[in-house]
Amino acid sequence: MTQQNKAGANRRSKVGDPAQAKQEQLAASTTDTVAPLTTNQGLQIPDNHNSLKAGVRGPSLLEDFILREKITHFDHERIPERVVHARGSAAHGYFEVYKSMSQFTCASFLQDPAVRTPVFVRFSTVAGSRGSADTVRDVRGFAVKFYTQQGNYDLVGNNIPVFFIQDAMKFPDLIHAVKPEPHNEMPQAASAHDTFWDFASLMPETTHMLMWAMSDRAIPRSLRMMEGFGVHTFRFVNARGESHFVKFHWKPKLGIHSLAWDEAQKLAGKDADFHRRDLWDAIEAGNFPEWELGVQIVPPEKEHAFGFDLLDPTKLIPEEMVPVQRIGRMVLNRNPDNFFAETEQVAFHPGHVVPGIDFSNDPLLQGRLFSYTDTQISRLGGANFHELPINKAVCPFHNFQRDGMHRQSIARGQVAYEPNSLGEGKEFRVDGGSAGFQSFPEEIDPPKVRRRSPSFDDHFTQARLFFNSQSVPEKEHIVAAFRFELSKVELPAVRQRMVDNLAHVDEKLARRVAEALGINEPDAKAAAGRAGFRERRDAMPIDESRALSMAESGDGSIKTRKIAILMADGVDSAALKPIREALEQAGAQCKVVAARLGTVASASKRQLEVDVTFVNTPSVAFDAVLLPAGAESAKALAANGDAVHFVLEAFKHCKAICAVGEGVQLLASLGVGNDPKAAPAGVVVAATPVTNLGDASAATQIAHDFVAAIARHRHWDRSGIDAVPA
Ligand code: HDE
Repeated sequence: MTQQNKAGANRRSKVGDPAQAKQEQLAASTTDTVAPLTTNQGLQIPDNHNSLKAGVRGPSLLEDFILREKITHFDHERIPERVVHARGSAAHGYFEVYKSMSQFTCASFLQDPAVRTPVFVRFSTVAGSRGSADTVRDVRGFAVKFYTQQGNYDLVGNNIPVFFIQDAMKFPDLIHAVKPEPHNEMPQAASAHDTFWDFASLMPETTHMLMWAMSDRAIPRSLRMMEGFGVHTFRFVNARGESHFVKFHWKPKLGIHSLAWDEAQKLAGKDADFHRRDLWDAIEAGNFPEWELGVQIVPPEKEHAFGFDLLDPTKLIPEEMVPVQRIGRMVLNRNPDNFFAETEQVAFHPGHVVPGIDFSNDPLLQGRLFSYTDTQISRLGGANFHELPINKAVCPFHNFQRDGMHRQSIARGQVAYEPNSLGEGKEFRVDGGSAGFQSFPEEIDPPKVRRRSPSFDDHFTQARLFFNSQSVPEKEHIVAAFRFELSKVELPAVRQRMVDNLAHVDEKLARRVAEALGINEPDAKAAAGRAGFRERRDAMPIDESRALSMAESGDGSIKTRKIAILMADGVDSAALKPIREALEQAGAQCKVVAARLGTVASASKRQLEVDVTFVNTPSVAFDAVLLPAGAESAKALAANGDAVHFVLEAFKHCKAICAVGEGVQLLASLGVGNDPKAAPAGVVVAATPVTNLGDASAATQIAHDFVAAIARHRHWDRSGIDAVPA
């Protein structure tokens, strides 16, 4: 087998069973096939444990170039982290368009459904450092690099369709306010502190995005279960040079789902890599995450028809006003080979466009067009970062740019300028014609001004639209999030200013938030009159937009959902088997959770393998809990504080719970689901006598009900959770 084939075989078998792949890999690596360890100059290293010394107990010798090279390289392993979006996780995949979009754009990757365009996608949090936790409350970056035949196209978006500010001039202020405070570098990866809310409360244009950031959108269950948005209005340009405005969307196949806030906070400690691991594991297991690319297309004559400005990045176009057309799909099917070389060194840029896609005059987008190359030059050590393998275009590229730090390519010949008569000049011709990138020739002849357009003035109508569009539990979560964040603000005046602003969104929301904060009733008038408080109550023709809520989202499947089966010795394995099989058939991943690793002996003396323990993988790592039958097992679980906490916590976090036989008594002893006729939302109880559970139809019914409960993700409307001590 060639090296390449071997690598391919490993990757394929890895998808099936990672442990087996590892075995195969080890078996394949005999000393004959493994390359010798060398220095960077290719010199074989005789001993990788001992430095060169003057005698076995003597001092090390400066002459030891092998040690010097190893340590010098190590000393320089770190590069600066991204100034924002430092923590990220990425994957390779492909994009394919459903049908030609030539009516609107000449972008080559949007023409032919037979063409698969490779992509590399990096998801990120914004505020935290590289090593911060995944599940913090934050916006998520959603950056896609399409390696098209016309050059790389980067759609550098977020999981929230609007932004905090309207003009790039305020970006450094926003980021300085949200990052850890400069005097003591606290808090890490959190917006719940004085400087963020001080800034936010003084900048009413942040209000719409604050509503999203305080919603459950900012604590996704999985990177695979969040939407993506291009945020700004862009332009599509077709081969005839006609332009339409366009907004980009990514719609996840698995729906949009989130964590509970308490769960997110606990996960930050229990598994700081929760999202990274979830993405990695799904791809390794062959459960490839998928999104559809959606576009909202607006003809030029409708530019001013919406009551808000399409160039204002704090506004979205409700889907009821312009439907989202799904034009293609993206599948992520390969994990990176090397985190640093790919996820860390990838360099995105909203200015990397291809013919057929162009910019609008959104002043936030315009500022971004400068920032990204600039930041890469310092982060990636010079102007040649486009030559790094992960950033390199797949189509040929050549020009007269030369040299610079870390230049890889060797340009031949005498000539590095144009026009010239010394070189052949053939290769680097400049086509003035249609082949090159053509900017849309928008007519512009204005005076220079440093001013905001009055059409950007209304900061509350869409914030209100968002709030009105949420389900009752979603609204409750927003109230709780504002309370939490503002309760961490030490200065009461900042808390007050913020709730005064919120009164412009919704009186009741503001009052509910204020109640918990030891401040005065919100006073909308206190803020009125300040810049940015012009209201346009007539601005939106609709009051609610279903697409803004996460409720009822998803394809109804339970694929990749994680189910904890809690057990101890004496579990009824016969009754469990058909339920477990039904869950696995539906695509869920079941794990046996017990007090210790090893095996559990069932009531019929079968040994069942334990996957994880209550302590090493707590309830927050699961989507649902199954309490099987078996008197001894249920008794042992009831006597184990970790197991009891596991169940109560899952209940408090509104997860689906299924209890069977004696598992029902266990649940009832914890004060949950005492009345089988009125089980709390998402709790499936089957008190059926154990003997009957071998009966396929009873088991099928329980499994069916449990699957339906899991498919609803979380039962946010579950009552009585506040009293649960977990
Ligand atoms: Fe970024 N942003 N940004 N941003 N952004 C960066 O570029 C910037 C904005 C977004 O996974 C930086 O390479 C300015 C909006 C993502 O590598 C930097 C402004 C949106 C990523 C930068 C914005 C984004 C970045 C830092 C306001 C959603 C991570 C490192 C004018 C549409 C990409 C880097 C990755 C990264 C600047 C606003 C998305 C400093 C100046 C709006 C997803 O260049």
